[in-house]
Amino acid sequence: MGLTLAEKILKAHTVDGEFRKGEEIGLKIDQTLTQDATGTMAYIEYEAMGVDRVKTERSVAYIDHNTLQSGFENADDHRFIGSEAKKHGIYFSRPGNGICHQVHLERFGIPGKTLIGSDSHTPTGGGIGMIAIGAGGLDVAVAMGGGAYYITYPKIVGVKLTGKLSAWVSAKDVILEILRRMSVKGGVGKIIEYYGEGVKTLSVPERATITNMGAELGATTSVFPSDDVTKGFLEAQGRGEVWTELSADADAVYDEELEIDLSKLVPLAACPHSPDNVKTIEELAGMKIDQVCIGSCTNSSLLDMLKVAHILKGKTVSPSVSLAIAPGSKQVLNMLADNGALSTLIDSGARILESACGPCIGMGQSPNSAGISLRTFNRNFEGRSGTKDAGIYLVSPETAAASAVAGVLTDPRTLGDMPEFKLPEKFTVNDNMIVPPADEKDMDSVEILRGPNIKAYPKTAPLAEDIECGVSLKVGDNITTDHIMPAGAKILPLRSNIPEISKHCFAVCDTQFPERAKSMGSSIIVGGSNYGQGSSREHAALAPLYLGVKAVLVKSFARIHRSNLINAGILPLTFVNEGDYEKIGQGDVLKIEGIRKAVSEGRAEVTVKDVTTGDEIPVLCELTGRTRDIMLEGGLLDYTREQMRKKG
Ligand code: MIC
Ligand code: SF4
Repeated sequence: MGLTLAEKILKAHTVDGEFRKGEEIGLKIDQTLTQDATGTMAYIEYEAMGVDRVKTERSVAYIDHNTLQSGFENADDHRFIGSEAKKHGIYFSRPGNGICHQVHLERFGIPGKTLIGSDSHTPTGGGIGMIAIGAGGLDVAVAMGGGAYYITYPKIVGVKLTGKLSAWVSAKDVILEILRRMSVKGGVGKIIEYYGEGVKTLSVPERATITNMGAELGATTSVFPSDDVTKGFLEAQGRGEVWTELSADADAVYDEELEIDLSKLVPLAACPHSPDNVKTIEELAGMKIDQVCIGSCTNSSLLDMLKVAHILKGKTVSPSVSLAIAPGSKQVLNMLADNGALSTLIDSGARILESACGPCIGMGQSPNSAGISLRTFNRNFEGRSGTKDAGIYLVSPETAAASAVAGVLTDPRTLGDMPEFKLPEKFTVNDNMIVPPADEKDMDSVEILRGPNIKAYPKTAPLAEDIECGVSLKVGDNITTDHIMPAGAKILPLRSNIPEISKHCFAVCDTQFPERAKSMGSSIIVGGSNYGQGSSREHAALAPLYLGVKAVLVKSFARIHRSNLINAGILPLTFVNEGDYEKIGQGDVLKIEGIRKAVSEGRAEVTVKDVTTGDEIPVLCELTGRTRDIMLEGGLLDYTREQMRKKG
């Protein structure tokens, strides 16, 4: 039986474990990326491991998230990351150079290679045939040090694309249709692999939009074949030599299959507050809007911007709408300036933002009270925009631009004929904002520049014999990391300071939580299904760790958050019977007797006794050999240090 493309790349990189479905496998990681909001912690962790130079083929540190510098904190972090990069053999993409995923695709990604990044949208690299996975900062630190990255051999979902997109229907509509069908938890434990005749009708930026938002399915990653279209893109980036042809074997068998006829798709929108709450634009057309934001790692390519410029040409943004545009990289912005499209955007009244994440992560441009904002981004979770009662709709750049002019949600197909938008034969390449690392012989002379807001990794402790403590918080289904550890312009600058940032933990759900958890000393959180969906931020585990959370008991977890909990030494537990969720109340005292013994013996099922009600609740603590050892040690950092000590 042949292999799927994902399996071929995984197999070629498996360095630990048995290459069998459902087994845990350790992957050799060729490339890593970090961004600044997760990067400071990742480099603090890297330092704590004590490895001098990175062992990967290429590691890149980007500054793209915390670029609003309304105090010294973010600038200090940029400087710290820059000095860490210089010392340890990492390329440094300076602020202004663009969003990590866009720049990595343009300048560093290589078909067939593995990439992990401390950002959940790392799968953007799947657009050129990489296995690119989002991970916690600590996992990235370990990979930089030469350690393997572990995943459970996922199911492979084959998405067969046929036909060709109609005029004004876009890659965004493809992934929104898949989200509509599969939901935000439909991809958990799976890799989404695209194949079929329709693939070659999609350019690399379009493919990257689709793999980027595979993160919203909860998928481990998404991948496209590497074909002539990929070759053309890499050649236009002056990197044709890194291209190789990659596709699934003809007799490959997928675990699940989905078929999408591109020609049947219509413009779509994800409605508040979830990326899978999808409706057609036709259904929503005419809705009054207050704001439009175009950009983010999902839709900020040159191709996207050229379409937007075409739609805005000679028009003025509606007086009732504020339009903000953030081109994804310096390369995109430069080319827009050179070909005159930037002037078109400015002329229309668009507010041009720097090439960074910006409004996508609540770094400015929060909508007005109860405002309706159309965004070409990938997440519309409640409160993420910075305005709690805003309604965020995720749409294509075409829908966004047409609506910005009309002042109401508008179907772009009403624009009439669509010209053919083509990528250039040559992109303007100028890597002057990417700083190479110091030579190894000079690394000792590089000074690490630390600011006063940069604090150490929180204290950990080996897993206790028994756990007995109260439930500090009970939450429902689909809790996102934006609920657990909100972002935004006010909180993001605290990413390097766990004691401070933990004061905002769960602010969206319950502002009293941090104080309560702290005063309880140790506690347990109870939640519903898909707990921890969304971002890779390990702060959603480190803040609870700092606040004394010992275990999280839920119906089911999202992948990255579950491993971040394990990495932080917090026990991830799931209900055997989901109905038992109802039996536990906030404030109940729970007791898990002999938990250390159970974990060391590899027993998956343990009993949680609700001391308050007397109920005995069976729960699962599913840990493999390696994650078991990590839990027993008190987290990945302690475990890695111990492994390195043993190896001398
Ligand atoms: C996001 O889109 O939520 C972020 C901000 O990029 C996060 C990373 C972070 O919280 O720093 C992600 O997606 O992993
Ligand atoms: Fe940045 Fe938004 Fe992409 Fe996250 S999703 S990396 S915040 S642009």
